[in-house]
Amino acid sequence: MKRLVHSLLVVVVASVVLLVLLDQLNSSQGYSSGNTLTIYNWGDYIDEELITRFEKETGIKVIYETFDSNEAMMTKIVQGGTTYDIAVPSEYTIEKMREEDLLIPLDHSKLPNLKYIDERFMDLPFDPENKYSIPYFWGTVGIVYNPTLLEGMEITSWNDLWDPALKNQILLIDGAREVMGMGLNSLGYSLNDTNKDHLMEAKEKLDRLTPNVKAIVGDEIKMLMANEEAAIGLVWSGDAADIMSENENLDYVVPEEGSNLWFDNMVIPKTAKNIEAAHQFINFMLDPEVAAQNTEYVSYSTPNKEALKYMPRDMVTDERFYPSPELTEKLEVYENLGKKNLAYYNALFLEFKMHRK
Ligand code: N2P
Repeated sequence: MKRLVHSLLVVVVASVVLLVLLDQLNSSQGYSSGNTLTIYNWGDYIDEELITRFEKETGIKVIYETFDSNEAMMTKIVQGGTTYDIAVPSEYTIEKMREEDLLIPLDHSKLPNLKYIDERFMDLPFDPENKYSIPYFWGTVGIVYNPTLLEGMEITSWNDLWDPALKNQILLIDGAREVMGMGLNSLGYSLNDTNKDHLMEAKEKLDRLTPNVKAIVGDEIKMLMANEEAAIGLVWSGDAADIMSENENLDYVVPEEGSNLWFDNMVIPKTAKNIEAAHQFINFMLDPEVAAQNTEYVSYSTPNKEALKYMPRDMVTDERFYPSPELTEKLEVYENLGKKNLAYYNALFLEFKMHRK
């Protein structure tokens, strides 16, 4: 009898271990099962406490994975083998995903909190009537800089970055559109330019920036700038806000030649297995108090009008991160340039990165 109990115990323990292992394997590969929701988001782009709260309120288990570029995210979704229920692409990628039939239309009747989104961020050209996507965060691309390391040098334009005095002082985010866009804007071209000569000219100009570039990095740019490892960073606005909350010496500017205005929206990709839970999560994130908490934590700009009321006044009145419609109108939104052109942008960016070595 004792032996039987012992064997039974062994079987039970082994099964539990197997189940735990299987569950871990599933979550690491992005597979959903049962009442789970698999979310694929940018790194450092949510207050994880809110995920726990959503799980507690709904009983839905969340599997959370991150990416660091639109291109990486889309490749993974196209490749298959994943079951992402939610992803958070930027506007030009949303258009591309629509074209390639990678998105599921949303059921607005399940998103009553959508009414809290500022009209200004609804019904934009990349997704008329928000059939496939719901605003999450928005912002600009610009320069975060540290005046205490710049000895009186003023930073107002992209072209300032080519000054030889900035040798080894610049950090760049690892984004093809962002870095190529800086090259193009600095030459007075549009950051949606597809003229091959202009693109080559921009790449060659970027090559000449190389002596000033200390590194091309991911989310660690925030830590490096806050620790004063470099004087200048090419960043997304929310990262600048986050850095500035860590180190008061720093400031942020959208360069005078122009820059990028971007929108990151939540979508339900065709890989989804739990469309119901995906709607529940989107609606949860649209709740004004939830959106306010998330915004304060992440530091990016919220499109949720009602959420602004729950946030510190100095945050929502800061024109560097909540620029007026007059200013944003002067900025350019990335267009979906088509497969061939995007491949060319990526190839040139890669060449620029190799040139540095
Ligand atoms: C957050 C990245 C934000 C991406 N780490 C801007 N599209």
